[in-house]
Amino acid sequence: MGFFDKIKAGMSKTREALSNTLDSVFSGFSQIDDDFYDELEECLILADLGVDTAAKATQRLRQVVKEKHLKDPAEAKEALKKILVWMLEVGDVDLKISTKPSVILVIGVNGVGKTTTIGKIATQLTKEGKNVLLVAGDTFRAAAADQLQIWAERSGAGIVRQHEGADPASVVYDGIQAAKARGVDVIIIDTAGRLHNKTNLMNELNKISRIVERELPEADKEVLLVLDGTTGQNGLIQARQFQQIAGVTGVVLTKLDGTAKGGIVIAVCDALQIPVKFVGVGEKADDLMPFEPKDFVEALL
Ligand SMILES: Nc1nc2c(ncn2[C@@H]2O[C@H](COP(=O)(O)OP(=O)(O)O)[C@@H](O)[C@H]2O)c(=O)[nH]1
Ligand SMILES: [Mg+2]
Repeated sequence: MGFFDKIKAGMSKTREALSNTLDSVFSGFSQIDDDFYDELEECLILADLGVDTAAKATQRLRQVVKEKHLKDPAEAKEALKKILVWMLEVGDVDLKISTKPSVILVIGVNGVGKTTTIGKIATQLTKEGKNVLLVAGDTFRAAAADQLQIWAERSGAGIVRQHEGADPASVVYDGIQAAKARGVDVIIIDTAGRLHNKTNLMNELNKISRIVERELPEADKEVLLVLDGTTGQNGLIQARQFQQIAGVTGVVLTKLDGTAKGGIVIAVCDALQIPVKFVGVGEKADDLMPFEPKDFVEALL
């Protein structure tokens, strides 16, 4: 299955919800008037674009319709697609990992899918022939490192871990030394996400970043924020907090297979101006899709 079919299948719930309601707007109106725009905006909010982003998309559509003298709601649909693609294109969607080694730091609250996403990314990178090292920076629970170890074995990546309760920054330091010694291409760092203790988390992430910066000043670095797509607008609040704590370079939206509110992807890009780099559409190793704004919108509408 290519990206297009896979994202269609993975996001079938959002697709059904959106296409039913949107089709009723685009085919239910014979002309483009205020009622049409109101219905459309309502639809977009229901798909979890959020009030602000839905209003922005609708407003922009009004402009385009006016400028291009569109009369037919079907033409407006094509225009809306272009607007959504434009809203999704807020930065480079490819991972910037060309130095040897490069570092991917993965952050986000508990349960959003960080460790699983790391396993999936490791699988893709090892398939491309890259030498990948996972670093078990979530030392809060022993089970976290065990879970990461399983993904390391599955994907063929190496792993560096310490005992439960160890200082995450020290695990990261060990990981970087191991990576240098072993000629690793990409280091992926797992972290604990206890956002209820924000100061603590901030200190922890700062410390990790400082170690990485000190030991690998020239390396390409990605900071991927993982958000659970099923938590909807709540994810946006988390994202804003993490944005303040760490310089997020990309977002991974997980569990889009389990929600009809996949429009959150558009809200995240628009509200945060950070590119979504991957979307998770299942629990298996190959259920992570590199994000493609055009295909995404085509698959949805
Ligand atoms: N359906 C679905 N489940 C996912 C996805 N990503 C992660 N999960 C599940 O979410 C749960 C929490 O994931 P985990 O990686 O442990 O989250 P972490 O606490 O952020 O490391 C696990 O049961 C995963 O299998 C996804 O894209 N789709
Ligand atoms: Mg985890």
